[in-house]
Amino acid sequence: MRQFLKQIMATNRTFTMIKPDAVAAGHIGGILEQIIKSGFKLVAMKYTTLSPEKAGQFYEVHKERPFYGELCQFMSSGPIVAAILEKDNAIEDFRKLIGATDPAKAEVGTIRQKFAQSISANAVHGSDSDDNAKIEGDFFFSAFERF
Ligand code: IDP
Repeated sequence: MRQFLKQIMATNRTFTMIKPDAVAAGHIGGILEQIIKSGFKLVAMKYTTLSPEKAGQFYEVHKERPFYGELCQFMSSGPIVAAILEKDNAIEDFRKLIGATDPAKAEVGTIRQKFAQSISANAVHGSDSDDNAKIEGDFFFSAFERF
């Protein structure tokens, strides 16, 4: 039953981080407010810090990309907020809410357009698929924390 519930809920979940730039700039409250007002429910949340090694593991899919070193250094430069969110069509709706990777190209009103500084320090992460949302949520939260 528990396994069945998890499977049907998976498509309604995404994983996010408020990145070190946005935490340092005092935007946790503003970003969470926008997320919740957009209809996402918080399933799990923690305020924590990634070591460079942990950041490297999280972004392992990008390890061949030229910005990988910079990304790992940035993501371990200060505290972050990690959270699992729930909503119908969570992955797509959340990607729309955060906007393009480069805030200069993000639509007006999106979280990155409002709160991000640059293509690397871009305020928030949002999973790009159901499978990645599960993997990324599991990276930060135990089964007990994210049920
Ligand atoms: P996404 O976060 O919008 O899905 P990805 O292409 O998956 O974008 O890249 C992951 C993260 O890597 C971005 O959110 C950003 O922090 C960083 N990044 C992406 N492209 C660049 C770049 O060209 N220079 C520096 N950092 C980048």
